[in-house]
Amino acid sequence: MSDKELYESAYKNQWCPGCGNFGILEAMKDAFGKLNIAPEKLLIVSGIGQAAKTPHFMKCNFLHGIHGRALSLALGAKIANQDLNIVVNSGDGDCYGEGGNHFIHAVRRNADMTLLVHDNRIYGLTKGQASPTSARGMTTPMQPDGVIAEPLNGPALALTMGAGFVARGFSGNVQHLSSLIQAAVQYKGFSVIDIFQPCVTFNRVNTAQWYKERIYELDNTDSRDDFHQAMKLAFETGDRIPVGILYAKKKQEFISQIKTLEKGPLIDRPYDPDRLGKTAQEYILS
Ligand SMILES: Cc1ncc(C[n+]2csc(CCOP(=O)(O)OP(=O)(O)O)c2C)c(N)n1
Ligand SMILES: [Mg+2]
Repeated sequence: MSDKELYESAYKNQWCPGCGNFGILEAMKDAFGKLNIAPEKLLIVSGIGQAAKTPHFMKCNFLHGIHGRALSLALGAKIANQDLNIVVNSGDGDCYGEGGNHFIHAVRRNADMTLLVHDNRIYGLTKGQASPTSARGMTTPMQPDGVIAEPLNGPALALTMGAGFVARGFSGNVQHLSSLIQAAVQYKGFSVIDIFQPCVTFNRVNTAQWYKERIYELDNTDSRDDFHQAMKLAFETGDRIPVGILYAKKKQEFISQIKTLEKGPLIDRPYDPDRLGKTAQEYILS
């Protein structure tokens, strides 16, 4: 069995042929295989959307949660079992729209996990409304006169909130994306990769061809701890789009600063329902 086959799931996949999600799924399996992460040591958490279905197609622990709240669920899981490798799959709508508030605070906390944003610049699951990352002027059945707001820039927002690891990927460069995922998972802290991907059905502007004409790979052997350079790269989304690690810098991690977790993961502690009941009762009565 190859390393990648370890993660093969039995569920039938109904993404459209040509969907960028396939490249992201392939890159994830490749990266986890190369990092030698056993499926039982991996937890994938997602919200709602086509992107959020990704963990169904992986054999590992997963929690398909609620819209925009994947990061909160992931933080709870990490606090309960800090030994898990946690990867969050979220769409541009799920992460930056419904979950925008959670995204900001997750970055600020810097808990050790990896966020993969499947950025197709559209609400795919609900059939093609504009998302926070849709370009100004893009027409959709819900925005027939075009989007009248500026797009949200996920990597730039993450940088301003103090993120220690920010990358941009492309679903069409699977091996390159796998190397970014490997670096993100190995980073000790919150790592985010905004992954541009085509939506073949609902985004007829940012197609695979459109990206291929613009994407170029950064040389990731350079050190990438220059904040201003990273911001410049994050805003390069026009005629040329850099993919690679935009910024990587060591920062203080969240979970390792929680005193009660110094003794080890919560799940290893004995469960005492009587004590829990008494504590709950105190709160109910007070
Ligand atoms: C609270 C709430 N609001 C709205 C919806 C409807 N809804 C489901 S998925 C989705 C958008 C998903 O878009 P995105 O996260 O970009 O994922 P994609 O399908 O494009 O991969 C919306 C608006 C919902 N399920 N729950
Ligand atoms: Mg989307």
